[in-house]
Amino acid sequence: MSGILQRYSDFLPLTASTPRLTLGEGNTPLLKLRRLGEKLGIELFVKVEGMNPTGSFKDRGMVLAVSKALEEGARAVVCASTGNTSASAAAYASAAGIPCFVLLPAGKVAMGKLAQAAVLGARVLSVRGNFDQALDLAVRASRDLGLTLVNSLNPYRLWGQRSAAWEVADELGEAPDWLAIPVGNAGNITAYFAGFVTYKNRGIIRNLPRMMGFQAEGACPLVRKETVVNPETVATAIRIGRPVSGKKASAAARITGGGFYAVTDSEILEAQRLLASSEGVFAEPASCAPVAGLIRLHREGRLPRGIRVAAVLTGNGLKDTETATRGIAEPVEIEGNWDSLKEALSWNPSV
Ligand code: AN7
Repeated sequence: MSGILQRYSDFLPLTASTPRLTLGEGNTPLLKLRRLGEKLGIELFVKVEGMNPTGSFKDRGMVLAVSKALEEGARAVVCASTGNTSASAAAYASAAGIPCFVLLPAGKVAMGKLAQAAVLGARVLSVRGNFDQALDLAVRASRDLGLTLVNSLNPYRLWGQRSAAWEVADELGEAPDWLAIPVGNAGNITAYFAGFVTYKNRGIIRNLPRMMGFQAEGACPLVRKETVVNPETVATAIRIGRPVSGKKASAAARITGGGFYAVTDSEILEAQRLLASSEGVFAEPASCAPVAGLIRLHREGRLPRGIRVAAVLTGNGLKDTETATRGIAEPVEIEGNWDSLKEALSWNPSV
């Protein structure tokens, strides 16, 4: 089994003594969505990051962060998280054989992610407060107690996450015209940008994509250009009001002629259902923000025709089935006999 440390060893800060952990992260599908692409008048690809071992893109950075933590003799790792980082940290800490502490905003983490952190053996602390407050506490714990912080303030996290940009470029043979991506702490958009820049500097690609970041309207500090004190959105993964990598992400958008856009919660949920029912791809709400954004830009006549867009579907839909099934029709219950089934299927052989 090999992962990104094996595949991209030439591009990562590995030494002879870095343990090569892997749970099989990376190498995720880049799907071409013909139906939705046609509707939007673009060539649309989605990078299905929900196919990673813990169901999100976080595994790309976590495998490197935890490998380096082991190399440096770490006792334990700690992180704050809206859910996916904690699931990933728990998994790689287990694989590494070291303890993991996670700080989660109470009542605001999707059930699947909570289950992952707990079952994967992390010590889960529910913080009465939001993500931004939990992160302050995690930073303090790492500084005062000597735990290794595996949030994106740890530089290895974003370094590993660059691998997603390399995969996109490797597969397309070039960068796409636009890279559309959900933004919470703004780490992933920063990592993709750095990944494309690395490839451009090495002469592997000629151009950088426009970096297009999408946030939820109730948690869009980069659109509003100010901290959001009480962020709120159904897309709990990106319920973040003070993005750690905001400055770098803004520079990435500015340099490439990209930008930040907000979409409403209902646009996010509509995009989730459209993606699932018309393309067979089930992504978590946060991941659907860029798809919702492309649909809106198209409606407003601001989506250039014929461009090639890669949208990053950052997490798996199965992580948050509660949100996904809200307002969806219940299964039709039938008796366990043939007549009931025939009636339910309205099957009439004489027609
Ligand atoms: C599915 O897990 O911040 O802009 O603590 O889970 O790099 O923060 C998750 C973020 C997008 C935003 N999509 O990425 C966490 C956490 C999904 C996510 C983001 C997250 P960044």
